[in-house]
Amino acid sequence: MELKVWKETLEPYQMAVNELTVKFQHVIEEYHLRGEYCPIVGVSGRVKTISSILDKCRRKNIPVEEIEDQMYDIAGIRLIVQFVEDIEIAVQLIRKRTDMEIKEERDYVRHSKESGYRSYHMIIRYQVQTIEGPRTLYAEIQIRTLGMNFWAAIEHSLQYKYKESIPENISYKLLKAAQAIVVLDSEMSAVRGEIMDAQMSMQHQQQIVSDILETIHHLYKKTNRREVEKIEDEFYRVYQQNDIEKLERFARDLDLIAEGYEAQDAGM
Ligand code: 0O2
Repeated sequence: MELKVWKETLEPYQMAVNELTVKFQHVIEEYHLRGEYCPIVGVSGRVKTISSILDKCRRKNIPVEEIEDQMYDIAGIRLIVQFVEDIEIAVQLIRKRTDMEIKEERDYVRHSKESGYRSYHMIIRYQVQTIEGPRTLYAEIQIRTLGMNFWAAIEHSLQYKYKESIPENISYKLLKAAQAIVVLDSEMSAVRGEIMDAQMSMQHQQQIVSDILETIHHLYKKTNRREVEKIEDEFYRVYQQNDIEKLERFARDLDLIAEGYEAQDAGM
C-alpha cells in the first residue's frame, strides 16, 4: 500500500481518536462540575503506527487489505481509573452511550493473560463524518488502573525490545510484578472509601476557595479598595485555620455582602 493510501486509510481513525478523547475528557469535566467523584482520572488515545499494523498483520496472518475488518485497535483509547471498582463504573458509562455500539468486551481483569496483562477491553463501532459521508469503524477502549497501566507500559517496552520472546527469567519477574499489582490494587480498594472522601473534600475546599476569590475579585469593581482588602485579609486569616466549616461560613457571609452591593447597584 502506498504511503498516500495509508494516510487516507488512517485519517478517519485519527478523527475517531480525537473525537473519543474529547468525549471522555468531557465525562471527567461533567463529574468535576457536579462535584462528584470521577471514576476516570486520565484519557489518552492513539492511532496505531503503520509499522505496528504491519507487525500485527504478520503475527496474526491478517492480509493488509483486510485490516479495517480484522484489526480492531487501529484507533485506541485508554481510560485510566484509580481503583479496580471504577473499571465497572466506566464500562457501565460506555454501555449507556448511544454514540458507540459495543461489538465485544474482553475482561482481562478477571481473566488475566498468561503474561500477567490485566485490562478491560471494549471493542466499539464508532461513526465519523468524512467529506465522503459517514464512516463506521472499529475502535478499542482499554480501561485499567494506574497500577495495571504501569505494568503494561513496562512489559510493552520489553516486548518491543525482545520481539515477543522475552527471556524466561524476565517473564517470571514480570509475572511476579503483575501479581504484586493485583495485591496493590486490592489493598487500595480496601481504603477506596477513605481515599474518595479525602479527594472529594480536597475538591470541595478548592471550589470554595476559588468561589471566594472570584467574589472578592468582583467586589474590587463594586466597592472601595480598603474595604475589600480588609475582607481579603479576613479570608487569609480564616484559610490559615484550616477549618472547612469556618471557610464555608466565610463564603456564605461573603455572598451576603456581595448581594448587598448588587442590591445597592440595582437601586441606583
Ligand atoms: P500495541 O503496540 O499496543 O498496539 P488476541 O485476540 O488476544 O489474540 P488482539 O487482537 O491483539 O489479540 O487483542 P487484545 O488481546 O485485546 O490486544 C489488543 C491490545 O491490548 C494490544 O495491542 C496491546 O495494546 C494490549 N495487550 C494485549 N495483551 C497484552 C500484553 O500481554 N501486554 C501488554 N503490554 N499489552 C497487551 P497490540 O497490537 O498487541 O500492541
